[in-house]
Amino acid sequence: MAAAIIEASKKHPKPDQVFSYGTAGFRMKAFLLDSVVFRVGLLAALRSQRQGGRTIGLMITASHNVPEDNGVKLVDPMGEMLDERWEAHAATLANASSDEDLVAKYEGLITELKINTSVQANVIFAKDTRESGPALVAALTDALNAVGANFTDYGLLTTPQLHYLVRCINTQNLPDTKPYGEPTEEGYYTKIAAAYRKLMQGKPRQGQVTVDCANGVGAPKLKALAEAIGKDIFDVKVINDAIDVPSKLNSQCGADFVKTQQRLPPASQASALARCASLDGDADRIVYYFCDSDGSFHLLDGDKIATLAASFIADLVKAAGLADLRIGVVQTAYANGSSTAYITKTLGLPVVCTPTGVKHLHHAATKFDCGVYFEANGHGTVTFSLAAHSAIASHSPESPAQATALENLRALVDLINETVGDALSDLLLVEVILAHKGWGPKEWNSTYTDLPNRLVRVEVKDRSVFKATDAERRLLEPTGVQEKIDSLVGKYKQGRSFARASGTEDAVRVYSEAGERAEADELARGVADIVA
Ligand code: 16G
Ligand code: ZN
Repeated sequence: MAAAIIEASKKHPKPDQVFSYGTAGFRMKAFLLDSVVFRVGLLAALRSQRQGGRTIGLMITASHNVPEDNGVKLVDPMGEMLDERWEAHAATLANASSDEDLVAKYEGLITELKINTSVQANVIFAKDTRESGPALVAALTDALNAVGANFTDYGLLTTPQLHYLVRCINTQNLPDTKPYGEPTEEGYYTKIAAAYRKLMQGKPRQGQVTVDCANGVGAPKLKALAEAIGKDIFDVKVINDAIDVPSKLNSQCGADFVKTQQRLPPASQASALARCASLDGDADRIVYYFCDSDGSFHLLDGDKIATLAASFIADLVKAAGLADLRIGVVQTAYANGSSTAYITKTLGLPVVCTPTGVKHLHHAATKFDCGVYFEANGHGTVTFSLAAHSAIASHSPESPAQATALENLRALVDLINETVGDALSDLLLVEVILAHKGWGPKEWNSTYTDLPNRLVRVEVKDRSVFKATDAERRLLEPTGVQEKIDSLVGKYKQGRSFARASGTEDAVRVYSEAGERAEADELARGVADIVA
């Protein structure tokens, strides 16, 4: 084994660079990633062996980043993100200084983690549409072959589709767990399409939804999903679907563009009050928006999706006679203060705030029976506890109304990809809820009004000196900085602001909100000056 790894590793030399497994795996300029992907492949096999041969997923994507970037991340057996304790092991292998050192570190992990290497490792993987994808896949298969892992290449997939497949594979043939679904791309469409058709039965047509796919992998996959559902009940217009022009990926389009620029992607020609949505490059984020009759742009971001989903699910659960299920919403410090107030005061549901990064939100959501989580940037889903799954599956309705609600709730569970935020599944979730409520985007938007807010990126010499606490809402270090922020915030009506080190870029981000637009801007500038 050692000789095989050394031989294969020679083809994938490590550049002079320090690598770290960030918020969403390794992500950087693609030309730096060859050795990293090779080594993450070794770790994926070890992870599978440590898990008794359960299948581990590996996704090659850099999400909403520029086309020149790429990245790699691992998916754990139930479709969740890699166990945080293993992120350090990924960095250990990625930073091994030579082929020999790599083998030494690899063997070190086997000893430290008590891994039985006679267990057959199983790994599945997929990639997004980036030009650098195929060469990175070659590095990966070199690693998997070197250690004798079984693997399946699923080709092009969205990130959430890969998460779905991992969970499907690992829940097949389990004595006391229902399989999550058919472990094929086709099975993904079939499951979601059937749930959507069920939920839309008898509902009035809502008109066309225009979806900007960021010129990424979401485009062909959304078309396949639409095909599976059928035009009669899903009228979607796909724009920005040029996946054969790699330079167009995420350029002037996509969820990140719309959220940060707060305007339409230029290719959009949607008419007033028409529903529009944008996905990101690997289709795990979605934001909605529309233009009013006066041409003004309105963003319906992750907070608006979370509140819509939470209110619908809370009503449905009650109507189904399952009021005992605990429903909660998980947000980050970036959630608009108005959304948090709406959830707690109007919907009467608990809100938990976690640090940025899907893994934190997801983990907190699983503490509820039905946990709705969304980052303001549009990444999110709903998780259901084992107790919720079994209550929903086994409850006997006491009236025809309860029976209908229960059937809808069962279909909703199938519609949602609870492994991770999934833009395609979230799109259908929003479409279903709007149809059930009889709402257009304007009615949805009017549920509450966002406080004016501002996000500023501040270049600093060393972002690692910024140590946050309280779900990143307060700074512990550098000393004295938080006191200055507090005293500034105190001067603004409905003022709130925080500064945190980015987990993905060399910068500090400052967020502010206040009662008035000008005040939110001024507060952001003031806090930026304090941290700069
Ligand atoms: C990553 C995270 C995203 C988070 C963003 C924050 C995942 C899959 N992705 O893209 O959830 O919002 O980082 O970036 O966890 P920042 O730390 O640079 O603000
Ligand atoms: Zn993404």
